[in-house]
Amino acid sequence: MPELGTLEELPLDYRNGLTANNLVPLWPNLRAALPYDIPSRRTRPMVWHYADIRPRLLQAGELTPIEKAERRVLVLANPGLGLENMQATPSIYIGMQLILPRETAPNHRHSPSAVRFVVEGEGGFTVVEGEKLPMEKGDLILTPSGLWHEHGHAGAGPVVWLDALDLPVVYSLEASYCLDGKPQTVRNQPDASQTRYRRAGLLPYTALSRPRNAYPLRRFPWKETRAALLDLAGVTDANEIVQLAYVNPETGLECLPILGFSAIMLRPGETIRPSRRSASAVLHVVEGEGEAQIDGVALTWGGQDTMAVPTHARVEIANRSTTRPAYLFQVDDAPMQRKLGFYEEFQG
Ligand code: 1HN
Repeated sequence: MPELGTLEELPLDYRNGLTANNLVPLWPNLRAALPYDIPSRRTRPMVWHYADIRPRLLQAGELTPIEKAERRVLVLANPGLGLENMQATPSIYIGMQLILPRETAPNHRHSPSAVRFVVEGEGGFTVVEGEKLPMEKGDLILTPSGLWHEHGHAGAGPVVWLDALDLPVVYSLEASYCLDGKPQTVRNQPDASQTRYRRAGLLPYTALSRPRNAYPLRRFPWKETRAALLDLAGVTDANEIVQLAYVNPETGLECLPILGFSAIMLRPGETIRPSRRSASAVLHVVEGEGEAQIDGVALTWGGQDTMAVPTHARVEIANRSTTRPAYLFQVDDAPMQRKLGFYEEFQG
C-alpha cells in the first residue's frame, strides 16, 4: 500500500489556487473514497422498538390533523447517517404512517417507488391507479414510481403501516419530485391484480402474447405469504434459510427496480447466519421475538420492531422461542446493486 501525499504537504498558496478554481487534488482523498477490502460505513446497526414509536405516532394523530400533514409519518432515521437525511440505510427510507378512521391521504404520484407493509389495524386501504387494495396486517402493497396512489380508512381504530421507499437514491440523483391529483375514480374491481395473479405458476393466458407487465401484482396478502413460508419450511434443510422473495409474477424478477422485498421464517429455536453481502437492508418483525448480532452490535427484537443492517455487515438472528416460528419482512437494495453490476455475497 503506497503512502499517499496529504493536503497539508502542499504549499498553502497552491491549495488556495486550487480552491479558487474549483479544483480538488484526488490523492489526499483517494483512500477515503476507495478504502481497502471493505467500504467505510456510517450506517449504524440498530433497532427501532415499536413500543417507542407507537405512542408518539398516536400523539401525532392528536397534534397534527391529516390535512396539515398530507402523510402523517414518523421517519425511522439512522443517526449514523444524520437524522435530518431520513435514511434507515444509505438507500432505504422507512417511515411509520398513521391513518385514523375516515381520514384520507390525498392522491399523488412521484418519481420514487414506495411499498406499504401493514403493521396494525383494520379497514385501511390504498387506491393505486383506480384499483382499491385492502390493507390487512402483514400485507405488502406496491405503489411503483409514477403511479397515482391515495389512502383511506373505512374501519375503526388506528391503522399503521410501514412505508419503504427508494427516496434516498432518487433524491441523491436530484430526480425526486411529486405531482398532486384529484381523487381517483375507483373501478368496481377491488384487488383485481391479486385476483388475476392468485397463484404462482398461473398467469392470465393473454400475458403470453404481449410484452411483460411492469407491475402486474400490487398486493401480496400476508395470509398467503405466511402459509407459503410454513410450507417451504417443511422442505428446507435445517442449514438453509426459509426465505421467499416477492417477485413480479410475469417476469419472476424483483417487483421494483431499486428495492427488493422478501419474507423470512425463523423456525423454533433457529439461529440464521445469512452470507455477508454488499446490499444494505431493513428487517421488520411481523411475529415473534429474539436477538440479533449485526456487526457485533447486540440487539433485542420483538413484534413490529424494525432493524437496520449496513452493507457488508455480519448478521446473526436468533428466534428466542423454541416452540413458535418468528417471521421477518426484509427490504434491501440488492435489485439496484445487481443491475449496476456490483452486488456480491461473501464467504465467511
Ligand atoms: C409518500 O408518498 C407516502 O404515499 C408516504 O403514503 C411516505 C415519504 C416520502 C415521500 C413520499 C405515501 C412518503 C411519501
